[in-house]
Amino acid sequence: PSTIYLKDYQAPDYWIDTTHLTFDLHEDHTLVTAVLQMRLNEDANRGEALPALTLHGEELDLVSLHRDGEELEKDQYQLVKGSLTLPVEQPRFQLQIVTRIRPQENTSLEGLYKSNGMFCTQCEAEGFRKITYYLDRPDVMSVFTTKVIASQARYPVLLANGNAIDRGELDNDRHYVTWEDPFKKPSYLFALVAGDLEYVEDHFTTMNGREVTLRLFTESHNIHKCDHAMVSLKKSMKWDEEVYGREYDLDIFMIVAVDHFNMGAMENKGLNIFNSSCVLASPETATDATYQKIEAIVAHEYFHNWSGNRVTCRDWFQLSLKEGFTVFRDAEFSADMNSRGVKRIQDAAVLRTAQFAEDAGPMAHPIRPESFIEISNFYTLTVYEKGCEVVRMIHTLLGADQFRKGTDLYFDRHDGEAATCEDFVKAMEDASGVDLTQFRNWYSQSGTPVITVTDRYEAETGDYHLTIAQSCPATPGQEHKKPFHIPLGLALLDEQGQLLPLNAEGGNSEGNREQVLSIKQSEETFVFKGCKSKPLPSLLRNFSAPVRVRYDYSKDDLVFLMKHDTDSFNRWDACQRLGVMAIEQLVEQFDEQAEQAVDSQLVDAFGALIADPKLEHAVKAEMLCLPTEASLAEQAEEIKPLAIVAARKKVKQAIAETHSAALLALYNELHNELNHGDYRPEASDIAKRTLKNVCLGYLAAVDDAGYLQRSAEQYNAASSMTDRRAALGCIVNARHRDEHLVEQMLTDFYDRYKDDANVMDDWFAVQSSSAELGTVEKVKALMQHDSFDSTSPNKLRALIGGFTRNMTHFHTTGGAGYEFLADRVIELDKQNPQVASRVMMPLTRWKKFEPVASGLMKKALQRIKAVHDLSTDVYEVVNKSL
Ligand code: HT7
Ligand code: ZN
Repeated sequence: PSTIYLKDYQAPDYWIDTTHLTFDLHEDHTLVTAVLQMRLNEDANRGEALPALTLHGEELDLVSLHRDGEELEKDQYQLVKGSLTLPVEQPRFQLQIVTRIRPQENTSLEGLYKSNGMFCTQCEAEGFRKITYYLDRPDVMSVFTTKVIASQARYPVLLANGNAIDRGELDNDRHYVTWEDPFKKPSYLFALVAGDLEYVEDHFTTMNGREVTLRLFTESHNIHKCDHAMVSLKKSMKWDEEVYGREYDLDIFMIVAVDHFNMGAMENKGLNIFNSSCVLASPETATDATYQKIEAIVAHEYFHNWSGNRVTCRDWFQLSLKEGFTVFRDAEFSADMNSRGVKRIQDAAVLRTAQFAEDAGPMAHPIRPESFIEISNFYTLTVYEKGCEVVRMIHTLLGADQFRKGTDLYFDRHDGEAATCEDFVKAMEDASGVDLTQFRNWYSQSGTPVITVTDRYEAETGDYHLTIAQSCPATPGQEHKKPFHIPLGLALLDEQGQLLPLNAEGGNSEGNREQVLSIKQSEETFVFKGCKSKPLPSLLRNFSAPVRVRYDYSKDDLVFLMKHDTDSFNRWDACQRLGVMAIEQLVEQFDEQAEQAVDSQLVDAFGALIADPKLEHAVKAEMLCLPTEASLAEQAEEIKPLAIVAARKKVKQAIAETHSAALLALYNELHNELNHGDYRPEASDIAKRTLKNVCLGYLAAVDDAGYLQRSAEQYNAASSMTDRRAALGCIVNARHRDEHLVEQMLTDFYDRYKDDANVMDDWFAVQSSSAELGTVEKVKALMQHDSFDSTSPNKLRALIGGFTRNMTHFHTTGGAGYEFLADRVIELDKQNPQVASRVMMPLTRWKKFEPVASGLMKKALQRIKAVHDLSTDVYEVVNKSL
């Protein structure tokens, strides 16, 4: 496999002005006729001779090829693996290409494939080339017309992008619908669906008074689960008008739910295709977290209509242009719809746990990568989540008004074009006048910057000196880094916990009490005047940049910040830091036999937290959650899985036992408050349920069967999946498990939901991720279960992904967990390379583990590497990580 470099980008030799597609769908094959109106790209070709045309194409049978009405014989073109090359005689010409494909055999879920009997497509990033020969690259934008022909009985619903312009019946029970999309688009936004589907319909009137029809299609048994997504869609459409001035542009917007899908959802123009797990919800089958996920993903895909579709990416190195920006847009939308503080905490937690790990691992890359072998491997947390943080920093540095001027300029300048990250930054600079020269390092440099803060207080002058140094560890291919331009949110707390006015040296005397410092040097010192005593700094407020902050906080400082800081993120962060300190202390002294004392300061601080009557429920729930095993692993110098699991468990237990009465009281209070009404996925109710279930989780850690009984009661009486699922988790993972109760509950859960594919995913995950249940033998047995579907990425992610997150059994079974994963990767690579490459990611972190685990992980990777004919997906990951 070859490496593709950003520096080698060249504009295409030809454009495709119009694309007419006809799909003749049959059970054993599909015939695709593509009629392409081609035009020479004169900017790229001013010479005499017309360059040959090379089209992408994979796994296609070429049936016929015509150029300007004349059939080309086999010796007139070249067909090699992955491409078709033909000579060109005129600067404008028409091609007619007929290919035969086999969607029913397509297990990669790229291109045209079948899910539960329906046809659907996934073309991003390079799936369109599995449909027909084409210039399958995002800078080639064309106007598409699509005619879909199929059996009327089997596929009554025929969909493609745009507006339906024709439909009719044909002989032999066949019918057709023709769709026209007036907007130019790259092939990756093409979509087609054919199936026996039902739909719910609604309408939206745009800011300019246009009526848009909204339809959500599902298989009939799921039709009652569409309401939440529809409400979310309408909220998103309104929000994008109000916050960005962006209006929807077609007469119809459609969403289709499919069970077999490699990712969450896809923003195809006018025809979004969703993984059913990211769109379908009912109170009985979806948790609060799923409701919130659906709201965010529906918004994300809808927002792509402007940030991605109207303005697309020039090449795949620019992926973060659409993804980072759109994640920022959806995060702000979710913050407006729910608790802003909690959304920020949750996003920061994901970034710090999983993206920081990616940045510290063998696949580290800048948000705009410089090279890749397989683009599917670059749909990463770095491109998406760190990309979002980079856009957020621009927002912070410019302020909301200038940022909006910047996005207006960006959309105006590049509407209908394929743009670059540089175009985005330039629009921001031009609109605001803010110089982002140094800021651009965020696009080109990988790795997580470290900010080291030291301070000094001069009692005589009242001056407080804050010195901020930045550095960034080396990452593959990038030994030395230039300093970043970092917005650092700051406040100073006095001894009473009040925020001090920030009277910076040389600044005005009545400073603000919160400030964003613009850090640009390797080291710089800020002096704040008029401090009566040494202040306590509140650093990186609102997680203002994707960096690690090192400051020598004492435990007292952290307890103080937990109580007094006005910034939700920092209050939570203080809790996390205290938790990490307490757990790491136990990890260091880890000894399975010895009794170890848990830090009493932490236990007391958590007691105060539980009792705090003023704290927002949702923030309290987040603060009460100890650092996850994954985040502890990310922060460890060397990962010792067993010690982490044991230490964290011990700390949780100590908090639970010391405060069981308060936890039970809080649990009962919230439980009673919630018991009055029907389930509502509203932020205030979600906050109460979350906090209540955090309390239940602690109670399950107490050595008292009575509390386990409380979980069982909640499980049996639950009127929502949130409560039932939380209780099931408590029972399965309780400290002193009641084997009989566990079996009874898992069987009950299965019996209730066995017909619901999405809930069954969770049934598999709860078992494979359980420290108590999820042994490698159990996981192997579950793979043979009737409800397991090895062709479903959701099932694979639930069972195998759940197991690889299971620190106890994945890492501590003498390598059996790693060998099991290697076997699955080798097997899956033949079937679905994208999923294979994703599930193997945990192995790539082998260098960070303690020696025995590390060696065994490496061995498993070497076995994968030795396999012949690996896909480009797995090949790239395995080779970069060894
Ligand atoms: N833009 C979409 C990306 C996507 C995708 C990429 C590779 C393989 C399968 C895929 N399905 C969807 C999703 C999004 O970010 O909105
Ligand atoms: Zn996206």
